[in-house]
Amino acid sequence: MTKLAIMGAMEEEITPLLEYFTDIKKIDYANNTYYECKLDNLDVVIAYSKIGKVFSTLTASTMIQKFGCDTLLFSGVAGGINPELKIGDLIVANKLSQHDLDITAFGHPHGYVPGGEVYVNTDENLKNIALEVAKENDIKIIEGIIATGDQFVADEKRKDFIQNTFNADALEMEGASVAVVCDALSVPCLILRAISDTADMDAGFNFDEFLVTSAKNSANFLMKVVEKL
Ligand code: OS5
Repeated sequence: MTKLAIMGAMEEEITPLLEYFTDIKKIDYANNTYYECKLDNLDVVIAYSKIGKVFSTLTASTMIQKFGCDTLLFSGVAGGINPELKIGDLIVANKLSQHDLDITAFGHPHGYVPGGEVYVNTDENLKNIALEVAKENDIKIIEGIIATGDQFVADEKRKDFIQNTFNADALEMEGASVAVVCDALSVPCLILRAISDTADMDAGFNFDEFLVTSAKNSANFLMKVVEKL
């Protein structure tokens, strides 16, 4: 039987997910809280990692290696790069990269370190389920590249660099690290985000205004995907 990990980075990203569940068991582990619950016959573990690549790596690894999750779904918000992505719109990642990983001084491309790859892929099957769910429910979703880094981007120059270097459609702070963990441990993963801001000089204001509604958009859509698993 599938044991599903559902994670976000911030509390606001998992609050709307927890509302779908009753009978939630809280487990404290490694400076974080994990919520064990059931949905029909599905065992589910939910957690928010805290912000950034290190915390999200720890949480994804814990959900897989300690809790035994065999599928991982991420729900949250992102800064939009692709002009087609408006605040509230959904993006599902086909691949992700780390925009702040930089050993270019040694002649390597941005996002590359020996033994790794510039891009990490997500699971094709889960991504296709998300695209089908969007089609069936007439919900706009874009499939694209997400760039991850330990930086809240609120600057056109940095945004342009990320767009031009990685061909990214959106950016955030956790997706690529989660996808790297899942890839290494052969756990299929889905990275879903709804746009909260467009990573420009207004990003801080927009993020504060739209975090809760965009996180809900992502969570509600993710639960429609879960119904199909
Ligand atoms: O998890 C981080 C990445 N998320 C996606 C995202 C994003 N990433 C990078 N650049 C952008 N333009 C992005 N837009 C959306 C969202 C999240 C961003 S960091 C948010 C920090 C918010 C915050 N920090 N402190 N507080 C709120 C108040 C506070 C203080 C004490 C305790 C709790 C909260």
